[in-house]
Amino acid sequence: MDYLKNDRTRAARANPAALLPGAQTLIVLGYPYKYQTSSGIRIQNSSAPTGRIASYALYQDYHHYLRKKTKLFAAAIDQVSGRKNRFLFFIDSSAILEKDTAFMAGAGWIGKNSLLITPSYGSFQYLAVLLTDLLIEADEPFTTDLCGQCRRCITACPSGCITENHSVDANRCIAYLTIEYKGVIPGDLRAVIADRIFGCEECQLACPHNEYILRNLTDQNSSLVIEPTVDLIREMELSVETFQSKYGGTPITRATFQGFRRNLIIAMGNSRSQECLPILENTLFHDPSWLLRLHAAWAIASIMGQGSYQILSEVCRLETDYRVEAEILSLINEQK
Ligand code: B12
Ligand code: SF4
Ligand code: SF4
Repeated sequence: MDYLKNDRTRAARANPAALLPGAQTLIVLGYPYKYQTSSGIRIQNSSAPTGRIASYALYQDYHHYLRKKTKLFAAAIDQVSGRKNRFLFFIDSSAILEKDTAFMAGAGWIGKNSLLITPSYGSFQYLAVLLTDLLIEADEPFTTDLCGQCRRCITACPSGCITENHSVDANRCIAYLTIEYKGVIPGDLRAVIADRIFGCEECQLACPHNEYILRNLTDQNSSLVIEPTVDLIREMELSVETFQSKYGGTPITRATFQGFRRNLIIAMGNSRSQECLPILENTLFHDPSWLLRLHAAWAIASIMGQGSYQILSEVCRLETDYRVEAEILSLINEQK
């Protein structure tokens, strides 16, 4: 996420008008999505260990379809204003801080979970921002912090990464670790990730302001393109090509093929399921990626406990990468 702090981004954030000559107004659009229950659900007729995907990623990639909708909205503004306006669109990837812009536009408040919450739709919504040279009278910022004394999200957060100032420590957030971060997941956070293979939404599920939307919202525009619960072993068997054909055009590809497999391996370790051992052993002994071998060693140790001593000692003699070797030695030491 380095792009958020480079000089170009900072300059544009300080002065959005530099991005669009003559810019006068920022307009924020919220687009609600439906939460899909996946927690604890097993795939029908299967005892296979499963992983779950956060609801926001189960639909067509919102970056694409929100862009289309935002363009339609801009065309409507042209029509109503009777002039051809200039627009720039921001959806998730720009200098503009979308939550803060929405707050300043009076759409809602920033919850303790750091997300934008609106009174009617809660926080299960994507945001899009338009910058335009049309001058529109500004709305007032949202003045009330409707979190009050509530701390449910802080208590519910599995990694304890919600800080006391309406912000999150992204380095520990499961959404960051499973989507954006491509390296070795710190040892103390692997178990915390549990079966979450892409994203996390515990801090939204816990929020009382989402109760209405959890019960009532039916979103006809966004039908599911991905199942919320997947079979870990079958997913691990996907080739790079079948991964692309299954997940191309969805947010999942943001994790990359390798990052997604790393997440599957961690979920396998957390499942404690013996069924995962053959594919994990194959990864540990044969996968060309040191990152995957490292996590596979951990997952095998999680499932087998002290029973993994022999296999870890054997692979340690063959391992050529110092990072994997160090992980294996530390796992072996833990068992002594
Ligand atoms: C980087 C990023 C992440 C990072 C860091 C998250 C974070 N909280 O900053 C990671 C990868 C962890 C992440 C995770 C998720 N993200 Co994200 N992410 C972004 C992104 C690209 C930038 C956010 C950013 O710049 N943060 C920087 C820090 C400094 O901001 P901050 O911690 O929020 O702090 C600011 C405010 O909280 C405010 N503030 C602090 N204290 C207080 C107190 C009060 C009273 C007030 C009013 C304000 C306030 O001031 C701070 C400085 O500006 C935005 C898109 C965008 N361009 O804006 C999407 C965005 C925030 N993400 C989004 C989503 C959906 C998610 C996930 C739910 C996805 C998932 N299910 O896994 C999780 C939620 C995790 C969480 N609790 O935040 C949506 C949120 C929609 C909403 N309703 O708010 C956005 C807007 C994308 C979009 N276009 O829809 N995300
Ligand atoms: S997304 Fe998950 S890990 Fe991140 S702040 Fe919310 S509950 Fe915590
Ligand atoms: S769970 Fe409570 S504290 Fe957290 S964002 Fe929702 S209302 Fe605010």
